[in-house]
Amino acid sequence: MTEVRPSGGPTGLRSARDDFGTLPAVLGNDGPRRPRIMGILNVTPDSFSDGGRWLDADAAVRHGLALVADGADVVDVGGESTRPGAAPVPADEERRRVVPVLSRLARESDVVLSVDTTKAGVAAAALEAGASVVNDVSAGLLDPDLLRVVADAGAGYVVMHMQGEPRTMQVDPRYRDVVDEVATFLVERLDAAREAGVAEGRLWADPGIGFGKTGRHNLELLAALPVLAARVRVPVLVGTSRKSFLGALVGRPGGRPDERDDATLATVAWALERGANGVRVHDVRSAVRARDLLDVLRRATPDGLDPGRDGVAA
Ligand code: PMM
Repeated sequence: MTEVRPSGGPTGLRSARDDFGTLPAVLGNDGPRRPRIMGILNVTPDSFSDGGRWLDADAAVRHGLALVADGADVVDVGGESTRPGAAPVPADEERRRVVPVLSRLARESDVVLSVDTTKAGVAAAALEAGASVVNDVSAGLLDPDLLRVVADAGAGYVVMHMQGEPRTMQVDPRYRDVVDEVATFLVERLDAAREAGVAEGRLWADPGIGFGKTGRHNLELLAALPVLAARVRVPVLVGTSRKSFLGALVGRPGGRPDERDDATLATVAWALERGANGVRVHDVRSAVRARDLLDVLRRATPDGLDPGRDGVAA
């Protein structure tokens, strides 16, 4: 596997993390010691936070490259909004949005590219254009061909939990035990991906914060990240970025999504400290800083920095 050195980043903390060694260039579950920061690039007119901002391919590529400069390990390109209430987008339109952006980002940077899609045809075109990971909020349940496309390409695969579908998922979501149900679902869908031929070293799992969940469900899942990680036994990705439950929690319900970056950062630190292997965020620079600072804090002892101790949460 190709290896790249972690970039220095803007934090001044480079020396503290250099001895983490090399970083595999593909989002694989090779036991990464350094959690991955996945930057969000939505090429849609209607995503809840950045909808309409990067619909033009030039603007999208510029923003993708800015995420790379901020230290993103992965850039996740999506052409269909999954915000609550969103209507599905035809495959042709979704392909037309993501493929040119992915090909140009693949040409202009070395970053790992992922495509946020539930459709086999879009995934195939995106992998052809330079993506190496498929981020699937439907866990392979919306398109029966998707898992085969991922398996044939040897791509990485993120299996996410969602209750219902985006159009209706926030209408009274209910669980008997949200942590147990999400974990059971993820284990089943990871097995389905393995059966379809997706390589063990390419699988990730994501509890799907905000996808058919109340604020309380989201909090219970965040509190239970170590339990979830132990159940799924693949690296865990967490996406809280700018989601509306954060506005409610900090006393600003209904506020603008980009006013939730401070609350997002608190959840990023929380998730990373509880063993999340990756976070999916809009504000990459802050997440990179938080991750790097956590590395240093975990090595800190009353006698100074312990170079022999790694920064991985227990
Ligand atoms: N959230 C959104 C879209 N895709 N994918 C994963 N794996 N996890 C998430 O939490 C997730 C996702 C919705 O957020 P956006 O509209 O800002 O992309």
